Amino acid sequence: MMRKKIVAGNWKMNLDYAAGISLFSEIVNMVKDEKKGNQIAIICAPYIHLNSLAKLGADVVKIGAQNCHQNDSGAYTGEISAGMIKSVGVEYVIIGHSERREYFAESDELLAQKTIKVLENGLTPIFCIGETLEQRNNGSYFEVLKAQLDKGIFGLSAEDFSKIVIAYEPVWAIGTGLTASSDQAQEVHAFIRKEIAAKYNAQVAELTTILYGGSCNPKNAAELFAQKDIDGGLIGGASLKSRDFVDIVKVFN
Ligand code: 3PY
Repeated sequence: MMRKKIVAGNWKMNLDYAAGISLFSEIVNMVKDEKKGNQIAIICAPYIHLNSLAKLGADVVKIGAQNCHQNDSGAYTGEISAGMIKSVGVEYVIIGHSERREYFAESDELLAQKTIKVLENGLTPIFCIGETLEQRNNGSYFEVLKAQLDKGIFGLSAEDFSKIVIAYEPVWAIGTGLTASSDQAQEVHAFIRKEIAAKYNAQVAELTTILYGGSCNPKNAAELFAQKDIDGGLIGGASLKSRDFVDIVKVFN
């Protein structure tokens, strides 16, 4: 078995309903002739789009949410559960993006609960980890990433763990235009895979898809994705332009 290659767009809080439908339709039309074999294209959209996008082309481009609540239902005004997300045909949920960790104070413990809920509902978590610029500069980044793995997802059974996707997104490369060099990214991806092998086993590590995120674009994607432990990308700004997103999907062709 080979590990899956994934290019996932993260639209963040962008695009009203009409603009979302229009961009997604363009992407589906362009991607349908480009995607090959074990390659998956995903768009993670704001909640308002999910139902319509799943009906428009989820056989070509899969749909993801960007967050969910850690409980099944109840008095949590403004929140959406994993079960609700599943009910509209969504297959993926981003968990622990650094913007959720920073602006919404989402802790590793909370993210562990959300991951379990996502899995319980038969959805695939795209679990994000990443260090800040300060942590990179003071050399503590391996420790920081290891703690995020330990507290967030290393409590899962091997069976559950084998269903998740990991995204390494250095916080200093998100929305800044800075990208980790391919060597910097590969170093961290190899570290993550080594930690998975130590926690579970070599086979689980070999089969885990690990995406790079953080200002990934059509210019740098080919070099990043050529690294042996980088299995695709979580794409921010470039996923808001159909041509750029599809050019990144085409890197695997
Ligand atoms: C970025 O590329 O800025 C992202 O945060 C992708 O999730």
